[in-house]
Amino acid sequence: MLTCAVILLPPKGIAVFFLRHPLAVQSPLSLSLSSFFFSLSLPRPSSRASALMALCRRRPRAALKHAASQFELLKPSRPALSSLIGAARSAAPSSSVLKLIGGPRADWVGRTPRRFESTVAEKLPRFTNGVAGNLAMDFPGGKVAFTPEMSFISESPEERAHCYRVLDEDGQPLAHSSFIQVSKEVAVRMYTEMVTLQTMDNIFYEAQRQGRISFYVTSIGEEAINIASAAALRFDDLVFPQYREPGVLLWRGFTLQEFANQCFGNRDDYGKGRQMPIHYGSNKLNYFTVSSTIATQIPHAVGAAYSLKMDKKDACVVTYFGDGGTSEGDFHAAINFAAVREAPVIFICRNNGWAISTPTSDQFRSDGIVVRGQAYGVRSIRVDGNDALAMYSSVQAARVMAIGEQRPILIEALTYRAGHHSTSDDSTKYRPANEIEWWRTARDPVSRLRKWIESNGWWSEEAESELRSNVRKQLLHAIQVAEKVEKPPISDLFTDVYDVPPSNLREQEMVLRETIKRYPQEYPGDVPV
Ligand SMILES: Cc1ncc(C[n+]2csc(CCOP(=O)(O)OP(=O)(O)O)c2C)c(N)n1
Ligand SMILES: [Mg+2]
Repeated sequence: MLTCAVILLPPKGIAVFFLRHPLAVQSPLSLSLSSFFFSLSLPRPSSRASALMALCRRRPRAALKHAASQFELLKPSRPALSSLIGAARSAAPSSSVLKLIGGPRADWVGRTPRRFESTVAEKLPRFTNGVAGNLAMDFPGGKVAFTPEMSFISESPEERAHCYRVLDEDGQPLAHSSFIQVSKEVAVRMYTEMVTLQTMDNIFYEAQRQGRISFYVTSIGEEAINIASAAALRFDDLVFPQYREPGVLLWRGFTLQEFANQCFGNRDDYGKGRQMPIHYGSNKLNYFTVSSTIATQIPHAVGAAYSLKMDKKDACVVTYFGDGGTSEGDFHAAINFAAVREAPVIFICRNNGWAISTPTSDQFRSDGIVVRGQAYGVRSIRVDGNDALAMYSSVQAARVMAIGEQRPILIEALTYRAGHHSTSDDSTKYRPANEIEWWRTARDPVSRLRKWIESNGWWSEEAESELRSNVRKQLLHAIQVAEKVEKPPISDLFTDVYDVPPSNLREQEMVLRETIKRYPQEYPGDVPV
């Protein structure tokens, strides 16, 4: 059935949308038309409008003729037309808009982008304190006050931005600290997952040292950022990770076997063994696959957040990145884009002091990352990343603001990379071993949370040893299983990118197969050719 929407363009133009999409014959088009007539300030579709709507659906040509005779009567404003076109376009894909007959002002018809109107922008203050209104002038972007003084804005604040913390080093709440209460169940689960992550890191790291896997990256020292932030999110929130946040996946239910399968690159790895270890991803768990190309996930996260906003979803996007990630252009482009489009995205920067061997003093001269939020018009907070309760509270509050007020939020979590950058690194070559040791012991986020749950009477020495021994057993079992699972077939190396593989790829596959046949001893025997 052919359905059409007729739009009158004053003074004489007529745009006709012929919609073939199955949805178009149902209510959305009628709704579009109703909203159109509604936007013409008719209290509800008048009988004339209703008749026209019915005519549109049954006899498009007659409707067109009728509309042409009525254009003097209905003179919709440009915004009214835009909203109708937007509604009609979202009711049917653009490929089903078959014909557009334009009048004098029809050049812009059909090109209305599906933009989301501004909601609650962080409006700049109109005047600075104490300056009279008549000394202010409208410049592009708003009024700015004049001053007779020639004063440069200082490159650094008088005082560094404070760091929000709930628990002291002994796991006791600071006096007057404000935080979101955590139930016994959530607190114990957070602690359990932090221990699991720590144990997984130790065992997988050793497996790499034994030559069983090719590479590994630990999250040691950053367990609270991983687990407490994950606990504060909801499952529908989309995660765009860097690579040092496997705890978020763990919290969402990625099994130890799934972690092991990825690290061993076996046939059960979702990436089909085509990525290095630690490049986890799970469609099912709303966790986008790790891309080790630093900061590329940040613009993706903002785009996804903008789409959640357009779809009016009750969810946000969370993206993680390191201090090194903020030196990439992608970070700056993404945070600015998020601010301007008011996208519901939480940026969590793990400022762990190092980007491999580059200290933060060689990365930036600003007071860390948190101050950049204000520069881009993004609400921000600096948090003690080794304090699970502070992380939990700030991420939960950020989520409420991001979704409720449709805005981006930046969290700078201060921490320390207590392990080497990866198994390809020896960090004692560029930082003192006793500094690493101090962070591993005195500042360990896992034992800090343990002290707090113990002081609440929620944890015991017995529970501790049972947990550690169980997790260790499960991990060793997962590794043994993953190691025995067959590797993905060679053909998988060449699939999933092109619908029809190009000739150079086919040639490469042929050469690879011939080389394996010629030198079988050089290739693992467990890879099906
Ligand atoms: C675009 C790009 N440049 C360089 C690298 C090499 N590289 C891998 S990790 C890394 C350091 C990143 O540091 P940071 O963002 O602070 O994360 P951290 O490792 O400290 O968690 C670099 C430079 C890369 N993977 N991608
Ligand atoms: Mg870093």
